[in-house]
Amino acid sequence: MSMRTALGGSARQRITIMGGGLAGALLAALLARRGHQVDVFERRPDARVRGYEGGRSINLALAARGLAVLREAGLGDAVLAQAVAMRGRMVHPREGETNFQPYGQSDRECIWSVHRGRLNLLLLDAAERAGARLHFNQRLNYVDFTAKRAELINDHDHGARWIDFDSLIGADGAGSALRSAMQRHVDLHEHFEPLGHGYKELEIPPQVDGGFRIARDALHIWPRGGYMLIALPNTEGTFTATLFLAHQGASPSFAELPSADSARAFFEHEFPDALALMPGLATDWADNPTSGLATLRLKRWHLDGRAVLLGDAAHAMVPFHGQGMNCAFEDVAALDRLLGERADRGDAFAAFEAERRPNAEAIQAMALENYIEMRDSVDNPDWRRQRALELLLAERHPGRFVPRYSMVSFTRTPYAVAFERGRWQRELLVAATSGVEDIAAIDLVALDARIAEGLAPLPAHWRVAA
Ligand code: FAD
Ligand code: 8RB
Repeated sequence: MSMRTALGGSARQRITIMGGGLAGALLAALLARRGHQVDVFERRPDARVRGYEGGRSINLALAARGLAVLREAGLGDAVLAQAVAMRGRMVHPREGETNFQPYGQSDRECIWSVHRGRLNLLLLDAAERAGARLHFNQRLNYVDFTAKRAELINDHDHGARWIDFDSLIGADGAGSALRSAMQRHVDLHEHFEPLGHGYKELEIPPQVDGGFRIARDALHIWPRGGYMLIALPNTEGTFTATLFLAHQGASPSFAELPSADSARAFFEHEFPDALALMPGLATDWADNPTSGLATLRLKRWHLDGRAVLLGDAAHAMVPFHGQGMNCAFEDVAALDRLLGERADRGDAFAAFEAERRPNAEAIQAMALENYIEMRDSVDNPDWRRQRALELLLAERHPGRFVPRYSMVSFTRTPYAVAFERGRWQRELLVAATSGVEDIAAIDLVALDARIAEGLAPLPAHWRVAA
């Protein structure tokens, strides 16, 4: 029996979401609340019945723009109740003392470490409460765009079924099956740019008494120039650490570290203080995969009113700004709003692509740049002078000279605007600090004039209450 007959002659608009990950589940909650008839097809089993707690603890950084969308969905407080605030970078240099670099201008400007599995469950519950129907163990395999039918496979019992659809929404992640299906129908101009560096996740367990072994209110970075180790806190007292490193063709690289023993020797040399926190390094190294990183750009995100992509499916990015989920949540808010404003799905999808693609491309570029900043610049005296001046100017020009990191992480300034203003600000910072040892020697009044002339205040609706 097809869906169309199963659902009868409902007057409500039918929406079929592929993927019940972070974006798919949140979108389902919002659209169901708006009165659409929503079905979500998710490849994996329902973690709510099988228990996800046995798996590894993977966390993500939630920032203001993602949180703002969760708040609009009525989920902000529930998410924050399970989050750990990170107020700045704790930099662990190869030599010398660790140093703390605040992200914002006050303690209220922070990013939040959240548990991915728990966040996903919370979003799926919200979707179901709002009236969306969730279908697990259903992997999109094939789409017939002419007949508007899709084939779903159950990877457990290998059963196949066909459903009819009006519009498909691809929230099925970086390896999107819907994207592949659309690509066979129309050229999306897909461009895949591998970074050449990969990552491996490692764990820092709690102290014997359950406490955190390193400061819990920071994102820890061990910058080493060409590569780095980072760690984000979990509520349980653990940290999820991630090593980012070239796959091969450089030294060091993952190719040079094939065994747990070679990894241990590498950590002894490069990250001795981190090694002391990782009694399970050898097992983690052997058990956890080394995964790749890439930027994915498409020129087209939709096929008239029949299909549209969002989140990682449309614009996977490298992780270094911690914005993949935040950007995906902004996509969700935009698509929900546009579907509410425009009756024609093709119009809504076209408007969605026009609004979001320039912003996705901007955060993709900024994410690539932030790898250099994290792994190298944070430890560099020139950069630290620029950062000190940046904070000084931010205090003199509140709401006007806003550091790029802050625009991205603590406001809803469109990414493309943050990128553009950030470029202008960086040029000013570099010029003003070049050849200057002590920033106290800089003529701030002259800079004030240039800023008043060159930078308009950020509109109030882009700022968010911290
Ligand atoms: P996903 O969350 O990946 O969801 C895709 C869903 O589709 C999955 O549930 C998948 O099972 C399902 N699916 C896949 N194929 C099919 C199919 N054929 N049929 C049906 N279902 C399918 N972002 C941040 O903002 N901050 C961070 O700190 C951060 N840290 C990260 C850490 C890690 C280790 C990783 C991997 C990513 C991180 N990201 C972070 C990025 C963030 O996870 C993604 O940008 C975000 O999850 C995108 O949401 P999505 O819904 O598009 O994709
Ligand atoms: N995906 C993050 C930042 C910026 C931090 C700063 C960076 C791991 C995969 Cl690498 C990274 C940030 O500029 O000081 N905020 O949030 C999250 C990051 O990595 C996450 C945990 C990650 N994302 C594949 C691995």
